[in-house]
Amino acid sequence: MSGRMRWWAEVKFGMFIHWGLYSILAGVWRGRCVPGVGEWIMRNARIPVREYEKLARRFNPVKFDAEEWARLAREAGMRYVVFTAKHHDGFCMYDSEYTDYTVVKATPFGRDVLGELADACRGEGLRFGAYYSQTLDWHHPDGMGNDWDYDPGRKDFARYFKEYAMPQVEEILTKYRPVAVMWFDIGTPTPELAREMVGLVRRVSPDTIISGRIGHGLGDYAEMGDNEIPRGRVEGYWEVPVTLNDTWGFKSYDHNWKSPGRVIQMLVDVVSKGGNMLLNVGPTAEGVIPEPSAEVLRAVGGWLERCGESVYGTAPGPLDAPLDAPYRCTAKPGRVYVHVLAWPWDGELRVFGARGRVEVSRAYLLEGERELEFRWDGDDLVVAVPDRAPDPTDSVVVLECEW
Ligand code: FHN
Repeated sequence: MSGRMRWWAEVKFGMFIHWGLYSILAGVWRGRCVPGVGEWIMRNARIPVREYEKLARRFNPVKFDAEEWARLAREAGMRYVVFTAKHHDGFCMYDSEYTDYTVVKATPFGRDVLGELADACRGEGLRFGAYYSQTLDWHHPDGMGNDWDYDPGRKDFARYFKEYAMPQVEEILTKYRPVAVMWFDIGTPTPELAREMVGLVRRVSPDTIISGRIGHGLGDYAEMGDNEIPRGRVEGYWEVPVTLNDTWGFKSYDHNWKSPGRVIQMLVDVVSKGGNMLLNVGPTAEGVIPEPSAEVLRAVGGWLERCGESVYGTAPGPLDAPLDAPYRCTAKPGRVYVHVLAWPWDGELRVFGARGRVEVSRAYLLEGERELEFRWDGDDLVVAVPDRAPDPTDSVVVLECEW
C-alpha cells in the first residue's frame, strides 16, 4: 500500500461540501426554477458572467461557523472533508492572489472560508481536502465550458491551465498545507496537461492524494460516477461521491433527503465492496448546513459510534454477498462482520457459500455481544438469530474465524 493512501483506506467515510455563490440562487433564476443540480445554475440558465459576478456582493453568510461544520462531520463519523475551493463557476472560496473573484476580496463577508474550515477540520481530527475544478471554469475567458459569453474557438485552454489553474493549485497546497486530498473533477482534456498537474502536486505536496478525476488513470484512486455504487467488489482504491438529496449545491426546493437508514446501508455496501463514500452537504447562502442533512448525519454517526468497528479499517474480506442477499460483509483479520440489512423472519441468517472460506469458531451480535448458535448446511453457514432485529437498519453479526 502506498504510504499516502494508508489513512485514506482506513477511514471509509468523508464529507463533501459544495458551497459557493450558487447557494444564493438556490436553484431559482429570475423567478424560474432551473432544472438540474444547484451548482450548475450559471450554465443551465446561461447566466452571463457579468450578471453572475454580482452575486458576490450579496454573499454574506453570517451564520457560517467552520467549527460547527467540522463538529458535525466528526459527529457523523466522517474522517475527512473535501471542500469546493473553486467550482465550475470559477468563484474562489479561498484567498487567491491570482484573481479578485474570491470570497475574501469580492464579498462583504471578506473571510477566508476555506482557511477557517481547514483549521476547524484539523481541530476536530479530520483530514482536509480541497476540490478544484481544473477544466471547467465558466468565469475565466480561457477556461472550458462557457460558450454563452466567450467564443470557444478563441480560447487558449492550455494558457488558462498553466498560468491560472496550476498556480492556484500550488497556492492552495502551500497556503493551506497539509492538504490531504486534491479533488479534481470531470477529467483533464489531455494526458500531457494532467501529467503536469500531477507533477506539480507531487513536487509541492508529496503526501497529497490526487482524485481519479484528474483523468487518464493518473489519480491515486478511482472515482466512481456520481451516486454510482458498483454492483460488486472492485479491486484497488476507489471512492463514490454521493448526494444527500438530488443536488450538490443548495437548492431551496429539493427536499428529497435520503433517510439515515439508507445512508448507513449505502455506506456499508460501499465499504463491503472496497470503497470509500464521500457524502455531500450543500450549505445555504447564510452558511447553514440544512437541518434535514444535519439530522441524517447525526443519526448515521450514532450508528457508527456503536458499530464503527465493523466499518473503519475493514476490507471486503473472504465473503462476497450475492447481489440480492440481505446482508453485506466486511472483515478484519480474525473477524468477518455480517451486516444484516433485512432481518430474517424465520430466525435463521443464511450466509451463502461460506464453507471453505471461513473457519468459524464463534458468532455473536456486535451490539451487546450476545452469543449466537450456528450450523453448516451444505456450503452455507446458518446462524440462529433472535426474532427481532436489534437494529432495523443494520444489525451486525460478528463471525470470529480464520480466513
Ligand atoms: O459537475 C460536477 C458536479 O457539479 C459535482 O461537483 C460533482 C461531484 O462529484 N462532480 C461533477 C459531475 O460529476
